[in-house]
Amino acid sequence: MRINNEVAKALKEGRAVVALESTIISHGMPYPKNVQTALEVERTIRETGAVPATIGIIDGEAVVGMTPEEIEEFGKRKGIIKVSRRDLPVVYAKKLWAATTVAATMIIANQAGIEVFVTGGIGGVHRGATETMDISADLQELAKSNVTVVCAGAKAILDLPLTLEYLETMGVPVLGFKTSELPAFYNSHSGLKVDYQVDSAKEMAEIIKNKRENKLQGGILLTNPIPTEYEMKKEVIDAAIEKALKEMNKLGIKGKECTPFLLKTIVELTGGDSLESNIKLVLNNAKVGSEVAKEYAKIK
Ligand code: PSU
Ligand code: MN
Repeated sequence: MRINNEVAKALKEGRAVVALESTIISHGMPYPKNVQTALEVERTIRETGAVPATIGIIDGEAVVGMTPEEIEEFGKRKGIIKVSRRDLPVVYAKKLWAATTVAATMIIANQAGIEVFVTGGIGGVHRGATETMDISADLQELAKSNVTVVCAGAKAILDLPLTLEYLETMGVPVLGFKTSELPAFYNSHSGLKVDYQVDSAKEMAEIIKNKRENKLQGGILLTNPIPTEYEMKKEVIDAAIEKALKEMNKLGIKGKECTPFLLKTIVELTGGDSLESNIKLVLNNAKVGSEVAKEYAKIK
């Protein structure tokens, strides 16, 4: 594992570090907005006073704190593999370039000693999972790795009620930042409740600390609603999701190609509007996540 100097120093001094994933760069957004967003997220985290650590795998080495040049390369390069837990030993051995999903990023962050991780959305239980059994490995990982994941809820490309049931079974606390409702990514309303509302970064830091002190293995999901001014109209986004899902089934797309295909198709169907919302919500999560990391660094 290669941890960059700035990150290594911050970790050693017990300062706030925030992990970031690379699948959102290589498979979640189109170039060049993917790279611009990744760099802006890092800037936002620095402005809040924490140190960003974008995680990816380069020539089979896990990199914690990619350089801007490496982020650029992840945004452009063809053939970067999207990796989750099962893929890690293989891409390490084969010395490949690989983009880490939420699950793989959590594993590497945990190994590096980073406890707060910011992203857009997590994987979940897909619609139709009772037939397909398509359940993201992100959910199991949340039960294993000691990392708090800040996201904007889960997209309606997923089955949100089943995703919440699964997380309950796995013992993962699902919290809402200043809300009692589970946000639905492009939109702040899902009609579903989170387990608990958290009212400040300080309170969140206390929850993480209590989880660690009581040796309760695994992560925490902190969901943070997209700011209302950047929300998408429910009818518009729901229609795009329905259409994208139909297209996916028609083309017979399966497995790990599903999420990237759906994201890309929804961007096309909304004329790029969903991408703008996606960017805004990630930046908003970066702010909250770095505040949480800062508060946690004070008390841990
Ligand atoms: N949700 C998003 N953007 C993303 C992803 C999810 O809004 O880029 C990515 C994350 O890396 C997540 C992964 O971990 O997709 C989940 O993929 P799967 O459903 O194949 O587990
Ligand atoms: Mn899947």
